Amino acid sequence: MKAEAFTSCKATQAMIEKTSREGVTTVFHRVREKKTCPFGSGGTCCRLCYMGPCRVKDDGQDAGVCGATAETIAARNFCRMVAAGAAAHSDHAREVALVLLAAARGEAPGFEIKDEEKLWAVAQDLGIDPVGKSKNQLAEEVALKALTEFGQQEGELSFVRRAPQKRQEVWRRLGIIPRGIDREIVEMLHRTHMGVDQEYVHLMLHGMRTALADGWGGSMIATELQDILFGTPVPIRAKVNLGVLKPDHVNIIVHGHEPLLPELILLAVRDEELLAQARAVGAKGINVAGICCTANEILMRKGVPVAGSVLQQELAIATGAVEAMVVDVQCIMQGLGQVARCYHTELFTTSSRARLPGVTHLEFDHHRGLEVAKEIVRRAIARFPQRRKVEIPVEEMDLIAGFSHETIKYILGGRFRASYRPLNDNIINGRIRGVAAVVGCSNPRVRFGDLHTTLVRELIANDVLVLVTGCAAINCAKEGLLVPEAAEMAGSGLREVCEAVGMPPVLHCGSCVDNSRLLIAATEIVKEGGLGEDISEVPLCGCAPEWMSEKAIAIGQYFVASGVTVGFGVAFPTTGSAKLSEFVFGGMKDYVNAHWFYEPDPVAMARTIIAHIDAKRKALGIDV
Ligand code: SF4
Ligand code: MSK
Repeated sequence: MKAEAFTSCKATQAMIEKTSREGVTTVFHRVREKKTCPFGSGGTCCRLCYMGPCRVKDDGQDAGVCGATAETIAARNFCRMVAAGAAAHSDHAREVALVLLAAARGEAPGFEIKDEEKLWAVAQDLGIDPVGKSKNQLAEEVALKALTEFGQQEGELSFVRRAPQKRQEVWRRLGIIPRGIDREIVEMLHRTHMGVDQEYVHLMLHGMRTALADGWGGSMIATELQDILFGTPVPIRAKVNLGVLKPDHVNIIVHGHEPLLPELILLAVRDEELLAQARAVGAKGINVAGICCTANEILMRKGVPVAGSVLQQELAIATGAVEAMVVDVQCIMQGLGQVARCYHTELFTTSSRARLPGVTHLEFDHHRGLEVAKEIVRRAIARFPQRRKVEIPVEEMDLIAGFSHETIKYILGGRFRASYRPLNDNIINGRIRGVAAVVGCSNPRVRFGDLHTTLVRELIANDVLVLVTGCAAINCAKEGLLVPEAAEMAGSGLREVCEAVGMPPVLHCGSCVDNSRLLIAATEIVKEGGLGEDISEVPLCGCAPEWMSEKAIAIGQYFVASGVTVGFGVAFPTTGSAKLSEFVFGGMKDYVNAHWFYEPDPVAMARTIIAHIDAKRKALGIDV
């Protein structure tokens, strides 16, 4: 199998070749065997009841057994993706809120309140008066209030009030302000059950409400409470790619999305007794590295190295140098279990919500989290002598991460007048043409990582400041785009700004739930003034060129509903219906002044983003 066909990442190529030689099957091998179904891919395969399943042609005549048309079926499927994505982000948030509550009550050893400033700010935005309260008292109130946002039945989610006034008015007019996180998700599932809501625009409006319950609800709660517990990120230098694994250390990989247990593993690997045990088996130390968004979380706050993005999870084990891989929730491939059995790696599932067949389950319980963390480290050490053939790719790259929206403020505005004013001024004077958010997964059906990097190179060359999250951030980092020196690849205006403040032209803003930071950054730009009164007026665009997960659809939908036009690559789940596609690619604009677009070619996507940004500049009268 030609590994170059899948990616230009040399480390990935080396491991695809190694697994092929060793007869180990990975995502790259499986994807060749699986053809996509055009009905499923375009959104018009319905299996919501057993009068079907029905695959429906978009010819104006065909319908499912119940009479459902292509646009109804595609809209229902799309909205179910939004609901699942919102559920994933929000269930993550719920877990974090429960840990914050336990930490505040002194019932979660190893966890404490790290960022009091953030605690105060979040308390106020949740309508809690922080004055005169102890840190733990306030944290308890914040956690309890955050938890009520899930089950709230009426009213509005608290963080919605953070959005620009004009945007809130758009939502109120449409009746799509989320009432409670769980309520909107449940209603979405109800409405898409057989025989309920069958008008595609009506469905898509509730899809927006559900997505907003994620972006301005679940995801934002996860980000904010994690900042309170672990600290708000500030710029930090680290390393990325499979080369971060160490041949002479016990290697532990943390993978998934929730940083809770990984933070405790980072504590456990500093334990002198465990370090002595590692030395006793011949290792020089214990190395922790991350994959996917768990990686992004502990990278942003602790500078922990990143072994890779979603498509490198099996390949990391195939190095033969990983003693333990610890997974929690989301983006964990079942294939990992099979790959781990081919090497000496012990794979641990740790969430009560996720198990893999044939894999060790050691449940993370925050009341005894540190004990669980130590047990994992102990077992990893025990595996070290069982290593067979180790082959770690040499590729690793420096990166700077940690660009929370607070940091962007400081870095551009300086400590004494931290504000978005300099960013707004640089957009207005044209040094920065606009801002693009490049987010989301990787997908083996397209060249892994190459779409991200091709697109981002094109954007920065045209003076577009790029904000990255998720696996897109990891892939860009691997190609050296997240260091200040990358400014050399930027257009003259963006380069000047980056060199003046010493920042990269591509800013790592965090994990998937941290896309909520981008909503706040966009809001800050609006509130700073000079670039319109609503997010939809800012020269700003979002995209996910290599997406694959339902969470990506939820994120895209909340960006669009918040006024940011969003482009997706790979394939798009509405293309089986012309009517629904016309709506998402155009009609949505009449409702929220933003829309989706589909563009599989990264250079063409960059051109579309730049044209969109230029149109916004023109509308603002700043097309210098
Ligand atoms: Fe077919 Fe209608 Fe049942 Fe869907 S809900 S499977 S279109 S009969
Ligand atoms: S991890 S959702 S593959 S970005 Fe957040 Fe990466 Fe996509 Fe998972």
